[in-house]
Amino acid sequence: MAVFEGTFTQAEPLHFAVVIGRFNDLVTNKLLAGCQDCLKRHGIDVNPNGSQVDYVWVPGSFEVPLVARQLATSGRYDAVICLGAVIRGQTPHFDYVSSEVAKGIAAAAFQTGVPVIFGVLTADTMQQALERAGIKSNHGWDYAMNALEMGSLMRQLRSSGTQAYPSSTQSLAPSLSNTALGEFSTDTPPKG
Ligand code: INI
Repeated sequence: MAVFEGTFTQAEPLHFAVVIGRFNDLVTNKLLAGCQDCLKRHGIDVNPNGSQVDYVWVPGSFEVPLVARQLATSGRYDAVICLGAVIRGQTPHFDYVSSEVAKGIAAAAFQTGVPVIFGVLTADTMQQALERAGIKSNHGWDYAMNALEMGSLMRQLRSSGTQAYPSSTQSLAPSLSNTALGEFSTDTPPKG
């Protein structure tokens, strides 16, 4: 039998997509900076014109899961990092947005077999959110570490033959996969 663990010094170049919510961008821009700093210091070329990281901006956290799933389905990325900031206000909006984004991100990972990192801060106040986005620590750094570890781990699992999904969606092929989004199911992995 074997023990599998992701590393942070993957020899083969990993590819990432980062989805960022523009809502509360005072916070999400800081999360993004922490995330890029971490990836860069682990040898990833974070330049948007480079070949390793793509960035997608969406209006708010609610829109993050849809785009994350689309990106994960493409087969281009080892992991998708989702960044957002949901801050409690005087209305129930916070609860709707935070619960849907959490469920949606989990579903995107399960449905595609690609790690989708939950980097959406939920906080009671802007001050609390900023403290976690750079004033005290920067969770953007932690989310990037999670992506590096999971990207590396999934590559190891694939090369050891534990792959459950068709190679067309897992091969990190340079072109988009033809697999339709609706083809995935958590119950019945597609044939292939
Ligand atoms: N989006 C956030 O990312 N954070 C929030 O705190 C937030 N609040 O509280 O309203 C928020 N709302 C917008 C939402 O994500 C969608 O963009 C919008 O509802 C359109 O679908």
